[in-house]
Amino acid sequence: MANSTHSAVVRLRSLRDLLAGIPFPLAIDRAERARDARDHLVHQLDDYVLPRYERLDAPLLAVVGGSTGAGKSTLVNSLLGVDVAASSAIRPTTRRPLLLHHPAESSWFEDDRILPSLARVRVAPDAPPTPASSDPAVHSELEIRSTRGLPQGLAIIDAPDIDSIVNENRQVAAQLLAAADLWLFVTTAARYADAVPWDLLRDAASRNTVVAIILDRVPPEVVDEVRTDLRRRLVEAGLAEAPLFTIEESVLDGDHLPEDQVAPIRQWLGSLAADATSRSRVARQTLLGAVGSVLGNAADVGEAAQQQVVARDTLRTRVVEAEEEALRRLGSATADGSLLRGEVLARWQEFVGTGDFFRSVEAQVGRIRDRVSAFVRGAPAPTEPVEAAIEEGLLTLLEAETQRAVADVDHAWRFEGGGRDLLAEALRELPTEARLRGEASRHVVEWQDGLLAMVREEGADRRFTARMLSLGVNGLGIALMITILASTGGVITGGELAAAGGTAVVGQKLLEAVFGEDAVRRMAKQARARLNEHGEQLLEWYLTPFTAALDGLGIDPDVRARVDAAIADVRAAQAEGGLE
Ligand SMILES: Nc1nc2c(ncn2[C@@H]2O[C@H](COP(=O)(O)OP(=O)(O)OP(=O)(O)O)[C@@H](O)[C@H]2O)c(=O)[nH]1
Ligand SMILES: [Mg+2]
Repeated sequence: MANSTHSAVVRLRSLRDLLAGIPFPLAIDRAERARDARDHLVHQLDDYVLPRYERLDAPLLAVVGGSTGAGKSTLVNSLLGVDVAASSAIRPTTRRPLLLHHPAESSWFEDDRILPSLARVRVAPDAPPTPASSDPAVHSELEIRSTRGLPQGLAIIDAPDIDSIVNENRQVAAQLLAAADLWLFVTTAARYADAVPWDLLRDAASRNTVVAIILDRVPPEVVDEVRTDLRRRLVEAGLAEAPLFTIEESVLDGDHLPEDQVAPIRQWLGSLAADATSRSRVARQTLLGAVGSVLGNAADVGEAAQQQVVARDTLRTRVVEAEEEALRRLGSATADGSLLRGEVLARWQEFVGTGDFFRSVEAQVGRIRDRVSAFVRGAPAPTEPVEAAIEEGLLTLLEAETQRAVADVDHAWRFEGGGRDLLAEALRELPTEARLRGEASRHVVEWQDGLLAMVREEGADRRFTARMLSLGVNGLGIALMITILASTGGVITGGELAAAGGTAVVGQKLLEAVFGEDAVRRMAKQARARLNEHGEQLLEWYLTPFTAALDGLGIDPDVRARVDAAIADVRAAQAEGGLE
């Protein structure tokens, strides 16, 4: 084997492995067809292209194909002169393909060099034909028998019917035809116009597969007429060169066709197999066409695989969008004062008191420092009720928005290509509500603790009077929380939130009195950013089952480029002088 041939085989094998490993997990438009096409390609490479490329000197393999009842098995028996294939009036009869070879050549077919997916069932040369069986196992088997009825250099497969009512028959027939060096295509005077055979024949023609047509069971009086019509159709299908053999309808002699009818076919086959040059001419012609078609179809498979990438990316975008929307809603709900109603407001007002002091704080901002000092003269009020109310408010908000994000993904995936199955999988993995609550609570507490730490740190940098700080880090901390929840930038503006804003502004003034305006702005900004981070982390955690489901698909984003590169590699090796 020449080096270039060797490298073409190696590269074809890489292409084969690449194709075999492509998943089509998302049920989008072309997925099923693409998967079938891929499986067919991998079969074709394993069954035929690779072994033939490696051994151009192996015996030729002719596959006898056609519709059920066309007389394929009868033809095989008649060519060999012995009964090896079951033929009967039962439709379809042949289900397990039967490979026949010369006794000296069994080693070529015994192992899984060709058709490795079919289990070998060896039958004695003189055994009677294996009766038709409806056991489903026979479709994954290959019956093998040696026979002296064949010359060396030629093996024949009697195949199941191509347009069978039995699915597996059709599949096996297609697989076998794709693995043949040569087709013996059997049709009848009654059925030669059927659609399925012509689809296959046109396909074979486009690949330049070597094909012979056997027109069986032709009433003698219409031979010329039917031959002319069939010839015309063959020319149209691109098979002008295909030899056409006619077998006239006759009463069978012991189930065999009359010798004068089959002799020309036997002779033609014999001439193809007679010498290595002729054999390799046939093998090369079909092989080259097959490689060309494999490369073309591989590109289509690569393209279909890329659509999986696109579909997956779209599904991921839907998750990101839901997360962003939830964050946006969280952002506005924690800045528009809506959290400062009900419980939080009541507890805050309790904390700061609603009496004269705060009215005067609002009125006399200039003297705030003194006022604050006065305020904190007594024992500071307990901060826990406010903290708890804020915690509860934030917790409820986080839970609600997180769940709404899931509902958004749910809705989007239901209508997005391939999303439905994945959705069910992701929803099964979703944490329970109790876990969500626990996790959300952890984030809120962490955020609150972070704020207190911030206040403490800020306080440590400055010289404050002991009394000022006696308001307590906690008191200042909740003042900061209230300020943030009432405003976007640490600056409270009035509007319809007069009640909340009015009392919230007290917190802000307190902070400003202690830390100064700039520091308050800075702290508020940072605290808001942290709240956003916590929200983001919580959302990402809760939405993990969706992203994990996408990651678990095993879709390679560069699949098309990889397939195209592998195809180009094969072409390059061919151009270097492999098989051209
Ligand atoms: N009279 C006559 N009968 C034929 C001829 N060829 C086949 N038959 C009969 O037609 C029936 C079907 O033939 P088979 O050889 O089993 O057909 P097949 O193409 O192998 O069919 P499947 O195995 O079902 O795909 C059998 O009963 C044969 O005896 C023929 O030229 N003349
Ligand atoms: Mg048959």
